Amino acid sequence: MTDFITFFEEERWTAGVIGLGYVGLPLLLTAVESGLGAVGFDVSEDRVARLNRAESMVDDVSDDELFKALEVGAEFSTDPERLRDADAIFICVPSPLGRNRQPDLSYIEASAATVERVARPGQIIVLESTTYPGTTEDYFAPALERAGLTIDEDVFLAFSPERVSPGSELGTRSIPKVIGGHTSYSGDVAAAAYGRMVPSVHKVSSTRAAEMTKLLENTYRAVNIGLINEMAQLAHEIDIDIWEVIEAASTKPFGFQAFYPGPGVGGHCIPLDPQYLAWRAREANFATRFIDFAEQVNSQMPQYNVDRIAALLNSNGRPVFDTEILAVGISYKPDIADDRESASLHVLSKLAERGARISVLDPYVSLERVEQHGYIALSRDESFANFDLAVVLTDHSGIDYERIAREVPLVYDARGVFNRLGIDSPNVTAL
Ligand code: SAJ
Repeated sequence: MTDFITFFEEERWTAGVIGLGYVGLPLLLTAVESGLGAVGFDVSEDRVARLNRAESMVDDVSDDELFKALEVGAEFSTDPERLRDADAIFICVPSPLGRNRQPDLSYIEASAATVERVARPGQIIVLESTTYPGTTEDYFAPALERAGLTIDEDVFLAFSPERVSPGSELGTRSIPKVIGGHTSYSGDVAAAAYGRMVPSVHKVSSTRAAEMTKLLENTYRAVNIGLINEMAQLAHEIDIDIWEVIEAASTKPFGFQAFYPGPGVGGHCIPLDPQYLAWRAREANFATRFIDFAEQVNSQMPQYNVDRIAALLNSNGRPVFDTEILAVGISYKPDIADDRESASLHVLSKLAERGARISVLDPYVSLERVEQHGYIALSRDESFANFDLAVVLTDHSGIDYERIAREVPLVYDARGVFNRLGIDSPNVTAL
């Protein structure tokens, strides 16, 4: 009987990754950096071609990292058969929401079909995509059985939530990994494999517990963001500066984690992940009131900010219509280029519908991308003098906020950046 745990702990095995996006590509490169072999599979011909030319499409992965990985033999392919060479297959495909915010498992289903086609004895199969508790056992255990493979004898099945934080300094190699096996032994073998790539592994009792762990992590964020968004609205009604209060509460060294109000909740994690849990709860006739209410609060924040901006203009004798607006930041969070599901874009589209003319300053998003959204693209050194209003929607670093406060007569700050930077200007009104 092969000692699989020793094999994955000590030998140079090959990691296979299905899905070469912002989760899969960093994981593949982590395997390379850990001295392991690596083969990446993606259905996108364009993505694979660019990877083989060492062109990264992921913010946190440089072309140079790709070039070095190719030099030591990493491979990228659209041929799923190449995954037969992998000793462990990590599945990092999207798990978006489909119509009426139901889970869209089409990518997970497709990857289960790929696994059924290419899995062979000796492999670990790990799902990393965020999904509802039960997905791994519902889709991958049957796929392996249909392939004639017996879990724990031929193959090992686990779930391990991805913990990639776009734009953060923390790389995959520095973040502990939670792992839940389809069986305890599968969990041990998967933990041995991950132990070669991450600083520590935390094993839970099942794939369902691991799937639920990820959903708890991000539901915690969504609910607390919803709480602070509601607190911000209350604070405004009773003439209190919420940013001052958050700063003060943050001096408590225990029992408080700061969250911040904003234009709404963007990205592909926080708005979506809790909905996977809510969907699974409904299947069990359980009402997830906190998730549902946080979603209500967070999803109305773009409109709340538009109302506050309109009130600010009106109190200075201006309508939204025909107003020249300088919008700072359209990506969904600071210091990254990703504008998917960005609340900033929801705010701007509502202002544009009311007749405002919008120019965007976002050093992280290409000028072409800004123009694709239908806005005028500004570069950093252009004059701000002819704008009636500036709105800070994403508080990127490297923006000259002092110049904005000096040159633009009205500034609406949805991110509390002027408070945080200690820029005190009568032109600035914060959310
Ligand atoms: N947001 C607020 N107020 C806050 C925090 C966030 O309005 O206090 C908004 C952000 O502007 C953004 C959205 O919520 O539009 C999501 O922000 P996020 O900081 O949660 O960033 P994400 O979506 O990139 O979340 C990812 C998650 N990582 C994984 O799921 C593996 C999350 O668990 C991480 O905590 C987060 O990165 C991170 O901390 O960077």
